[in-house]
Order: sequence, then C-alpha cells, then structure tokens
Amino acid sequence: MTGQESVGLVFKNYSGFYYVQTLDGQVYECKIRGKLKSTVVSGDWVTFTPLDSGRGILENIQERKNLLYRPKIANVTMVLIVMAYDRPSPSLTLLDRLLLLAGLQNVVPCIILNKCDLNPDPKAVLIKDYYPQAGFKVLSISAKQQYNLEEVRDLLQGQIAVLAGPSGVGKTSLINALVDGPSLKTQEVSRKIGRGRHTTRHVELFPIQNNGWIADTPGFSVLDLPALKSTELADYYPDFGELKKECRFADCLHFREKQCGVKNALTDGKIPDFRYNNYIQLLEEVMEKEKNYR
Ligand SMILES: Nc1nc2c(ncn2[C@@H]2O[C@H](COP(=O)(O)OP(=O)(O)OP(=O)(O)O)[C@@H](O)[C@H]2O)c(=O)[nH]1
Ligand SMILES: [Mg+2]
Ligand SMILES: [Zn+2]
Repeated sequence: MTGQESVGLVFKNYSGFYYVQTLDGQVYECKIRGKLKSTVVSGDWVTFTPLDSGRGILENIQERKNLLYRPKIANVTMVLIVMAYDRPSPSLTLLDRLLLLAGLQNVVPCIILNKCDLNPDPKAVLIKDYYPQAGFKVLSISAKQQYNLEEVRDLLQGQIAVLAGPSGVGKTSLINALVDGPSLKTQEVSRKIGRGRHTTRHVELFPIQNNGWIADTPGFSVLDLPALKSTELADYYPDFGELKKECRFADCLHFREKQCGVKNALTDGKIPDFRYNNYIQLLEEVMEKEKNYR
C-alpha cells in the first residue's frame, strides 16, 4: 500500500467498483476494503487510499447527512421536481406529495417546468401562478431548446441533487442537456459496460460545472409517506404559515375545525382549491397510518 488517504465523493457504483472524485477533480476506481461492512452508495463522502494508475482502496464512509431510498443516494441537498408544460400534463397531486417528501427529508425543492417551448396546459399555468408566492422556486425551461439551462446550473452549484417527476417530463433530457461536452461519465459508462446510457440498476451522479452533482431517476407516480403526525403535516406548507395564526386551535388540522385561517383563505381564494384538496388527501393518508401506530 502506498501513500496517504484521500477524501472524495462516490458518484457511481458499478459491478463492484466505486468511482470516487476528489475535490481537485481526480477520479479513482476503488475497490472496497474487506473490513468495511456498511453499504457504500453514490453521494457518500469516503476516505480511500490511492494506488497507482487511478485505482484505490475505499477505507471509510463519512457520516451521512441523509439517505434517500428511491433512488438510494446519500447526502442529497436538493430535489428538482420536474413537470412539463404539456405532454404529459402536470400532476398537481404528485407535485404536492413530492414537495412534502422534500420537506420531510430536509432537502430543498425546486420546481422545474420543462418543455416551455410547448403551449402550457392549464395545470402548468396554475403551477407558475401559485407556487412562487407559496414560497417555492419555479423555473420554466426547455431541455430540448436549451432554454434557461444556465439558471438550472446556477441552482445546482455546490449541491447533490436528484431529479423527480413523472415519466416523460424530460428528466433524462435535462441531464443530457446540462452535462454536455466531453463529460467523464458518458465515456466511462460506454467504455465499462458498452452502453451509452446508465441503467436503472445503479445510481450515478453526473458532474455539473461549478462543483454540483445531479442524479437521474426513472419516472414514478406514487411514493409512500414516512411516519408523520397529522398535526405536523401543515408545517411543510409554507403557504399556510401566516394563516395558521388565525386558527382557533393550536393543533388545528385545517380540516373539520371551525374558525380556521387556512379554510378562510380557501374561501377567499388565497389558497387554491387544488392545493387544499391535495393537503386533505395527504392528511387523510397520514391519519390512516397514524391509526396503525397506536
Ligand atoms: N417539446 C419538448 N420535448 C422535450 C423536452 N425535453 C424532453 N422532451 C421530450 O420528452 C420525451 C421524454 O423525455 P425523457 O427525457 O425521456 O423523459 P424522462 O422524464 O426521463 O422519462 P422517464 O425516464 O420515463 O422517467 C422525449 O421525447 C424528449 O425528446 C423539451 O424541452 N421540449
Ligand atoms: Mg429518464
Ligand atoms: Zn386551521
């Protein structure tokens, strides 16, 4: 064994090799040391012993800030929730569910409206009109026409980000558009496994200029909620924040209670019906789960 240990980020794990990039941009193909029992995943910061010709031995995993399960990836700081202007028409229920999940994982959500080269579906218009004032970042982009990609790159600075959203909204197209040029990963993938694109079996983080990383995910439409108290659900709604002060009860669920600030805002049209209805749907799901914990 030669030299001292180095620190780097695991960005890909493929057929027993862990690909680690150091802060100065060197890439090492690492094998795992036998004593290391826990599973190493993409997004893990690790210490490793560099060997010659770009190889290394992975020694230890540094403490994780979080661990997402779908996709399995560590230390995620941001999720780009992608919906399309049209084709497919946005799912507002999935959007609100993903925003809640991001909040629960302590990950910053950004809403990306892709395909802004198309005429917006009415639901895309609702997203553009409502979510910025509700406290969420919303960006209109076109992966196909390379519109507003600089803003996405800026967002990703210093982040480990994952993409989320339904199938067909353009998540993979966005990665391809962001990670242009002779990027290390495509060369590596095609050389190693003889295919142009990665498969869904392993999670790969792709480098974005200025020290950001992003992972692709296959599209999905339903996600389980982790354990959560019904009284805490509204904490994940920044748009309910001020309104809650007008609720009569401190533990108001904004559901069947009278004198509720959130329900008043609904009546006044300050909270749109769809947003409130999605909240109630999630609330009922949380309450149903709560029963099982008792
Ligand atoms: N008009 C238009 N079409 C786009 C844009 N971005 C992607 N598409 C098209 O949308 C379709 C789906 O794109 P993908 O990138 O495969 O979508 P995805 O979200 O990765 O889908 P899954 O992998 O199934 O989850 C493709 O036909 C793309 O060419 C865009 O900005 N504008
Ligand atoms: Mg895809
Ligand atoms: Zn209330």
